[in-house]
Amino acid sequence: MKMIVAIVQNSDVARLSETLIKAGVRVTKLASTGGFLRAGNTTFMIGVEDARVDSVLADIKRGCQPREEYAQSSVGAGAEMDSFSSLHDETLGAYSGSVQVGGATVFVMPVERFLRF
Ligand code: 2BA
Repeated sequence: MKMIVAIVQNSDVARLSETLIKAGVRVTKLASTGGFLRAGNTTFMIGVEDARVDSVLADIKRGCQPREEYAQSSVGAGAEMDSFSSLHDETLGAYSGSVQVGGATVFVMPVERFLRF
């Protein structure tokens, strides 16, 4: 069994939920917030048998679109921001510009035990 953790833009959540539920996939949705944009997104926790992982990943891929979002951060420069230097405004000490968000950010993890009581 695997645990698929998928971070999805809120605009894609309704359609993806419907697709997964129709396919008989069990899902838990958590309200989450992107650390960078500080905008709401949704984290799907999906526990599935190994044989179904690829089909669930295909559903997620089909259901989630990449979008351009405007990013603005007043957070001071840190090591993690180096890759964002093209958007760095030296005068303001802030970052602004557009970034591509998604489709979905997905982690597939092994499940040691699955219990339902
Ligand atoms: P956010 O953290 O709000 O990031 C939104 C988008 O901003 C990212 O899209 C990426 O294009 C850009 N971005 C984020 N951090 C950046 C940085 N340090 N430097 C330059 N650009 C940066 P995605 O990569 O598609 O990520 C969408 C959302 O998925 C993220 O929202 C976050 O909630 C989650 N996420 C992405 N990678 C993750 C990871 N390795 N671990 C945990 N969550 C992750």
